[in-house]
Amino acid sequence: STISVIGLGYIGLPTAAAFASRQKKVVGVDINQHAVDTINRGEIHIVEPELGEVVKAAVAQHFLRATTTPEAADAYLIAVPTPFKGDHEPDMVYVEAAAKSIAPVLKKGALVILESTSPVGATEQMAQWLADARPDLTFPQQAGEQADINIAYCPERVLPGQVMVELIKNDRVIGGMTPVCSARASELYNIFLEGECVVTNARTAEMCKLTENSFRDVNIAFANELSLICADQGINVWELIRLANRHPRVNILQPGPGVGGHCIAVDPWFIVAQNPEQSRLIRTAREVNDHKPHWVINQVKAAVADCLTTSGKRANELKIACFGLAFKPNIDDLRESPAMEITQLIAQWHSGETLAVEPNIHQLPKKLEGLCRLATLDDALNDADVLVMLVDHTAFKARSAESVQQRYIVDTKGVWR
Ligand code: SAJ
Repeated sequence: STISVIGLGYIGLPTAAAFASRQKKVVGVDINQHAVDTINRGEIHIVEPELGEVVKAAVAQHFLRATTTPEAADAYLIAVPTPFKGDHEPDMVYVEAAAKSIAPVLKKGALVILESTSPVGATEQMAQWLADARPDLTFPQQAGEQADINIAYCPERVLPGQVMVELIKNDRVIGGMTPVCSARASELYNIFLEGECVVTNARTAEMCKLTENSFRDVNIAFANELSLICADQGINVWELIRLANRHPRVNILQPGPGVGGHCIAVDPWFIVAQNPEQSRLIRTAREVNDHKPHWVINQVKAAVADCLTTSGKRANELKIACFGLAFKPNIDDLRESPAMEITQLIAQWHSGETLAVEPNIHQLPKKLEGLCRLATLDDALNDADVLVMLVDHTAFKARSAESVQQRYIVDTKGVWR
């Protein structure tokens, strides 16, 4: 039997590789020719620990192959992006294109699984696109258990940086359009899954994915709100959270420069878009987290003003160092990163030099070229007047607060303050 994975990005490629490593024939499909060529050479076009070796072996043993045109398969997994359009509305164009691209090659008995994070109702919508394209086949929305094609929603929930472990170990929510669809999807994932398949319907599974990331966003917003209140009250928020978390039923997350990445800052809006009246807390949490970078920048401006007064230097003689650009610790992923946003806005505002310290990269991203200088940790600690801690990379935490001489520190992660 053949498995076809549509979309060979951060989720699709690891999933394709996981099936192929269990000796299943996998055909990966992507519209990006560069990705397809890279994979067919046994290489990868994204950064994820352990993925490279698995893809290399799978391609060498002819279990994994990539192409730009969909082919007939027994099971399809769709793992394409679902970005925003307009005012935080989910954009289903890639799912629609993926569904329409497999429709012509779909054969009786096939299973189609949607993995992309999607608004509630997306699986039914996808089933309708398929049904419209293939009037010769029956689908679960008309034929129920007797349908020619089975359809399920099975969201991914892997943590970037730990994908190859979490893909296999995490439990998986299986939302079939019918019980038969769920049973077939469970059977498919059980090829590599060590976690459990937990069965529900498609709408609940769609909402479950959005709920998981909204839960985290709301909890981070709580921590970020506390950090603003504590700054105003002269209280160390990290000590406060450590103390409060000694209560057996309190477990507060960590404040930071804002919320980054491609999921937590996006998915809650899918809920808000569908139920704006009811999603007051979820929307407010998004706003609290999105506001945090601007609050940090104002803290930096205040620190710079103090430093100018006490040092007698002119603004253009003053050096600001920003520590960390990634969207979370110990990764090199700079996309959708509040640390990047803050560094860029500071560098644009500041008339003197801005140093960026990011031990996980060797070259500044385009956005910061000409605005900042990529500096080492030592250089920045020796040269800068004002320090801005943005990401709690292990390399930064290894420096004790005592070894840091500067008086003006804006520390969004509680590393040196
Ligand atoms: N963050 C904080 N404080 C914290 C924890 C995180 O400010 O206490 C920030 C991080 O610095 C980062 C952002 O939140 O900027 C998101 O990081 P993350 O590690 O919480 O999550 P992601 O975006 O890498 O992955 C999430 C995961 N979801 C949950 O933990 C509920 C992952 O399991 C999902 O599969 C992934 O989103 C996804 O693809 O949806």
